[in-house]
Amino acid sequence: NLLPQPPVANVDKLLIIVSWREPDFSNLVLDGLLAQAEFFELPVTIVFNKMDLVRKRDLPKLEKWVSLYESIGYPVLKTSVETGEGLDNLWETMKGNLVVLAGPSGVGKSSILNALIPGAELRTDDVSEKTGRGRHVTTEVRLLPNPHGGWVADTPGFQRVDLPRWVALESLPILYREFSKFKCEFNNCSHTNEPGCGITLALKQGLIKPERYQTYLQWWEATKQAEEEQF
Ligand SMILES: Nc1nc2c(ncn2[C@@H]2O[C@H](COP(=O)(O)OP(=O)(O)OP(=O)(O)O)[C@@H](O)[C@H]2O)c(=O)[nH]1
Ligand SMILES: [Zn+2]
Repeated sequence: NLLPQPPVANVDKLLIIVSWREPDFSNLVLDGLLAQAEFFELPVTIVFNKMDLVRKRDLPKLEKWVSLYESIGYPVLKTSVETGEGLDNLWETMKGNLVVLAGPSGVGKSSILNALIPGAELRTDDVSEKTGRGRHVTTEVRLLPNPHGGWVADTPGFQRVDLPRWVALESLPILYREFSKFKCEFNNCSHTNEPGCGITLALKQGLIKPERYQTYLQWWEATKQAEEEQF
């Protein structure tokens, strides 16, 4: 596997960091980032950071999302850099691997790195001063030694969903991992409106989550549009 921009090879694990608030959780974005991770064939752990900002009345909603992602095979951790909640589990997950963090701007990727490796931020600041460029346009990734063993990239693997510009429309379905269990009548089924579609049947039977199918349709549309713009 090779993550582009900045390039980093031999990644063992991708942590997709999200938050419930600041920035608000978007399952559309998370599903796009997950599909992107599948595109690079990277094992993923989802991390809900900023747990200290979750209101008590929102906890059941958050837990529903956690169960949903666990049910399709993605491990989920809940952390707070502010209170230290869940950080031991996070370090355990990162241990002994080459780990890359990904996720939207502001979810706490740098904060997690700094909590793991005190002084990490200082060093990234040094780099941008020397080159006169922002951290996010740095072209080289540096690997920071994880004090618990292993390495962690000092730069996010990705912050946005760019997948629609990379992936061929017919390859999108395999990036929704739970879809692979079902068979369709047509080989190149888009799972949008074909007869004999195993995915829409599974959806009706409650075997595929409507929340996931909905974002699939949205990313399918976005990918279709990106393809049309190219030609
Ligand atoms: N309350 C709370 N704030 C946090 C937590 N983690 C990070 N923050 C704050 O959230 C803000 C953004 O954190 P960053 O670590 O810069 O986020 P990032 O994901 O690296 O953002 P980009 O560099 O833009 O991709 C900072 O003000 C952090 O102090 C947390 O667990 N709880
Ligand atoms: Zn189908």
